[in-house]
Amino acid sequence: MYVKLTNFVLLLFDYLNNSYIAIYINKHLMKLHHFLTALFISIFSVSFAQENLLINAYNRESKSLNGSWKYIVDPYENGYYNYRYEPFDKQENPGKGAFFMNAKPENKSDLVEYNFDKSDSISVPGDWNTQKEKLFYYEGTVWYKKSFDYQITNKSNRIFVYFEASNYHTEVYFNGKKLGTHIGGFTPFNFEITSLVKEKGNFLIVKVDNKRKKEGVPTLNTDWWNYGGLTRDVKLIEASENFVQDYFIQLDPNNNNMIKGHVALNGNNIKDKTVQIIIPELGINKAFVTDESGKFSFEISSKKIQYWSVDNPFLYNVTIKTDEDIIADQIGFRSIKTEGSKILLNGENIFLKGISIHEESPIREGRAYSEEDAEQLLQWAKELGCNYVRLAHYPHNEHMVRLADKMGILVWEENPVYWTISWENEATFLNAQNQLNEVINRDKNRASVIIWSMANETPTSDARNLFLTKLANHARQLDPTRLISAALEQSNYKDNPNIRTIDDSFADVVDILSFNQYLGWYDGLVEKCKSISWKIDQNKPVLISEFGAGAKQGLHGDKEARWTEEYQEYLYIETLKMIDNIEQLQGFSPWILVDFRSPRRVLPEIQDGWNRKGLISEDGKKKKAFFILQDYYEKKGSSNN
Ligand code: GCB
Repeated sequence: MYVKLTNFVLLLFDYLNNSYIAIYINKHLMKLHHFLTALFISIFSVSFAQENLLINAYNRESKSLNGSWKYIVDPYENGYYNYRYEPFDKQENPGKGAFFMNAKPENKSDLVEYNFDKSDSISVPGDWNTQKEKLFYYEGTVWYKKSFDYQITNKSNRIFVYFEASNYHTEVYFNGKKLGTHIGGFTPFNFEITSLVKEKGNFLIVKVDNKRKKEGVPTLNTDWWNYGGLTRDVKLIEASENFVQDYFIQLDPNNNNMIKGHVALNGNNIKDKTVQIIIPELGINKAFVTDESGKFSFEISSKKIQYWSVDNPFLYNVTIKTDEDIIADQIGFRSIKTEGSKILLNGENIFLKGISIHEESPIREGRAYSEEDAEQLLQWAKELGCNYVRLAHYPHNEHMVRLADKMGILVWEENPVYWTISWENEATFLNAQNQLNEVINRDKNRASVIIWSMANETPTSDARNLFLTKLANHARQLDPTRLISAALEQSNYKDNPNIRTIDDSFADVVDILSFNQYLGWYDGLVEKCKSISWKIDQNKPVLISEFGAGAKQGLHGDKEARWTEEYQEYLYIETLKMIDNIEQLQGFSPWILVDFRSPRRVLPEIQDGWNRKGLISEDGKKKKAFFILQDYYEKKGSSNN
């Protein structure tokens, strides 16, 4: 409705543009437009409004809430709605039926029809699907409860509960009070609990609902397992009364002798505060003063910067210090740019030898969440010869980017805007934008992260182009230091099926032109690769974000037999030859490092619920194609000159 109204206003504006009276009316219409925009944003952002994310929760002092939690499976959301289907948390007196009250019968006649303490336990972090057989296919609500005592270190300190991720729709309650809602399954969020926390007997109750929704991000249809629950770490963070809420510290993209960024404090006494930025290895110790809103921007020049790179992933210790708070981070400084069809890391052309990765544990079953999971996945990528990984199709846990920073692996991070999103739905856009905000906020200080990807294989239309362009503009505004991309699709060039091209107007918006292609798997047999040529008109670096074929590890046969390791191997051989002829090619990330679970993949004895396009099986065995790619990467130098 709003879109129609503003369109009307803007049309009128256009029409009136030439007249004198128009200038007067225009001014007022523009005001009306700004007012309506502000009103609209404020109404719709309510459902996504988050408390500001605590930067660098990874390194802060914290008390872990990981471990055993009590849980109740609640498919009818009986603990959330009363029998008139009104949410308990909207009632003045929610009563004992509301699960977040954690009620217990007060006498022998009292009626309470649930009991967390007598219910089963589950581990956090961890998806529920692979922990409890009865929940393997479950999509719905599960309630979690953790009780704890808490001794505050300093009376004036503030306490936050921080969730690294919870899939998908989360309602959080603490000691019987609602803290808030979070939507999106792969990014962190936090709530302040200072005024509610007690020394003894606190209870944190979390309702997690992983039902897929058409208007969700992602939407109903994907090709991965919809793992539900508190899938990543949960912790309590104690901060000083006025603390460092946020900082962005990166190399100035226009001057590689300059470190640039901004800092924001949070608290009631944050204006005119002195904040030091200290980088001992560069001899930097500079003081800045905050403005009215507790913020400042800064530039610090240094001619001695050792640049972070794939061969030398050097991280500086950076400390941000106020008279109340001190926070340390390990930050690498590097530049990433494009020039014509080249990608330049610290001014030098680099070829991205990549692989795509889903966030599944190579050690246990289910969602990956631990440092050991990240180590195994990235170590395999290294063994393959990669200098780059595509973390598909949603933000992965923070261990991945922290480790990539240390190992010198470049990273593509992706927003879960996948396939057929509800492009016309404003709430869907705000949801996608919010998830993008959260991943950029979390990872904006990581040198390894060079690409923000907006979407994967989305069908072109005006509404989709507008949606993605708005997201790209938003990402650029938040972070001007990284490159924007999206995994697009290819098509025939002028109806000629032997020539392939990228015909997508979003290609004009991105910095890097990426696309998925499945010649030899969904598109003909492997032989077909020999007859295809590529005509890419955009003068941009090209990345092939996916290609691949399914193979069941240990299944052998001739190279034309589907599902054999030989078929997959042959596809890699022919695809590598074919794409080597693409002039602007600057790298690729084949699909995929490890076989992963997908409910779409039902073929008995071959798939059994797994997408088999991995170069490694789910139990860690390498397939033949692994070695083809390894050999290719070994022979390929670091650039494509
Ligand atoms: C794709 C998708 C990816 C799928 C893959 C496949 O194009 O981007 O999510 O898993 O193909 O295996 O079909």
